[in-house]
Amino acid sequence: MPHTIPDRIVIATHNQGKLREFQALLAPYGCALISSGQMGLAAPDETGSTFAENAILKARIAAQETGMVALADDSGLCVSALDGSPGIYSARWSDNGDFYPAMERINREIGANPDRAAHFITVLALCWPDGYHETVAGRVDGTIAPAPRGTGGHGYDPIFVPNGDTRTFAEMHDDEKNAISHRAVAARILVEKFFAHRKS
Ligand code: ITT
Repeated sequence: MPHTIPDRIVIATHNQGKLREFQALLAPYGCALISSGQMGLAAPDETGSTFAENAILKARIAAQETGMVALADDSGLCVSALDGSPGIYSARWSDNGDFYPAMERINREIGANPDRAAHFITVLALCWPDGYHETVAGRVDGTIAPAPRGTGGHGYDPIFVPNGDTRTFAEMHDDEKNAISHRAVAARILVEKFFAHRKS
């Protein structure tokens, strides 16, 4: 089986924010994206102990269940003062998808610690129906704002201020976040390796 990108791939995510970002990041490459949520697939248990393991697990299951090439993203916010937490547990720190309690918890646990450094990380896994997979990673460094600000983006965006800016991701226009985010960095590598020849 050739490991190329067909005209339609499945994005193995149930996260609407990620889906929106992938649609913007991959739009110029003439490849239709359908999400596993839209296809009625259940979200698998994320039993891996690293971002890469969970990304591969999500992509592999979606590729097996659909017979399509599948792209999955496992990502999270790693806070230095919290020894890298919430990390792979970022989604699980939310209260049923409400991230305000998780953002409050991060600020409470940082407390008076002057180290407010943090980074977002993502590992993208691309998996073909025969089980062959590739991974790429992206990272963006920044600091944690003392309180949430802004209404854009998703997840932890209201408390993340990327280095070189004073605004949180949630205070930026989608295009501005999509130019510098961890997902954008990883998507650029993925595009160069697999999608660039498709540019319409
Ligand atoms: P899928 O597994 O279905 O893709 P999920 O939300 O469960 O969706 P993850 O397991 O990868 O995804 O958890 C990542 C969490 O990290 C996500 O729910 C957000 O809370 C956070 N996160 C990742 N990327 C983010 C971003 O760009 N902005 C804000 N928060 C982000």
